[in-house]
Amino acid sequence: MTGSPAVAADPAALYRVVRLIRRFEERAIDLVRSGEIVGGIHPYIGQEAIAAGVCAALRPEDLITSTHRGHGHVLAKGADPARMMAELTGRSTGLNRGRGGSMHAADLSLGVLGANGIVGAGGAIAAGAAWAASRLGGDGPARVAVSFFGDGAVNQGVLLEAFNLAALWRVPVVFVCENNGYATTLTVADAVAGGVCDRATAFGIPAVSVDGMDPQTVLAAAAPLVEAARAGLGPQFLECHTYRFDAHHTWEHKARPRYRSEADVAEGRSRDPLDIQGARLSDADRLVIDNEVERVIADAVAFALGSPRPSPVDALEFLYASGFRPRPGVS
Ligand SMILES: Cc1ncc(C[n+]2csc(CCOP(=O)(O)OP(=O)(O)O)c2C)c(N)n1
Ligand SMILES: [Mg+2]
Repeated sequence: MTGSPAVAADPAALYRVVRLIRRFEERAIDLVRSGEIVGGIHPYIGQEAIAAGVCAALRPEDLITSTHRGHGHVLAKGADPARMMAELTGRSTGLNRGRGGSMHAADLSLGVLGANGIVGAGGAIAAGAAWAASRLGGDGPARVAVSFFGDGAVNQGVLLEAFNLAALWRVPVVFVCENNGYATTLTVADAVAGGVCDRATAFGIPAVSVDGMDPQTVLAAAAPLVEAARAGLGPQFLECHTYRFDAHHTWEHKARPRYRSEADVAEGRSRDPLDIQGARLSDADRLVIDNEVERVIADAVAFALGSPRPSPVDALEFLYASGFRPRPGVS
């Protein structure tokens, strides 16, 4: 689906990923409203170009870490939408047997090391995973890890610590900041001293800033950074300017905090990654993809809602790594 050279070379494949994420998110919001998804979600609508563009630059064996707003990254790396929807609805057929939910979806078989509810935490996990992969080595090309995070993460100490060690040890990791202008309701201007890219360059990490609304622009920027990391040039940093079209969290649909004016939201939504990429396709080709995605999403929802919930009997299973035993003398 993605992570293959076919996507990189094919505007239609890139459009399909954007469309898949968009429709997945819209249906997931429906399921929050109907009570099938408990606790709400952080919709990725508007930011799809980043997941689609960056993941198109990756190989299947590459790794990603994601955020609280993680559905798009997980889908773009190739996760099965049906098992993803089952995870969100807490079903035993979900990617993580319904135990992770929206903010902890993971698929290790695809190199998806997990969405993550802790802002900034994925940076250290990605750096550690890329470092471990390079230590385990082999003769093949290095595995690259990408860490997606928001502008709110750039003031987290753990992320800056990850920058430091990744730079010192020339770890093949690409840090991708999705700057959507807000951390919950707090603007970047009110929260970030200095520039976002300056955080990276302070550690000697090359940094590039691009339009994050255009999937092809993101792909064109991400591909050389990924290959630089793979070639042993150490960590790279990509800032993508983007806009969150929907709520910070679906809770906002009811609470309606006033932190963005309607005019601001309308302006932000005026550049839609779906239309930017869709304009590169004929109407007929676009319709074929839209219809196919519609079937995939309808099947995903049917699969999820038709799946059993986890049994209380095995509620404590699959929560810890199997085989773990404390070291002798450690209780
Ligand atoms: C360490 C930590 N602090 C605070 C929170 C609460 N929190 C959840 S999302 C969020 C905002 C994150 O903003 P940003 O990183 O810009 O991502 P965005 O929501 O814009 O995608 C905050 C503060 C958290 N989850 N983790
Ligand atoms: Mg943000």
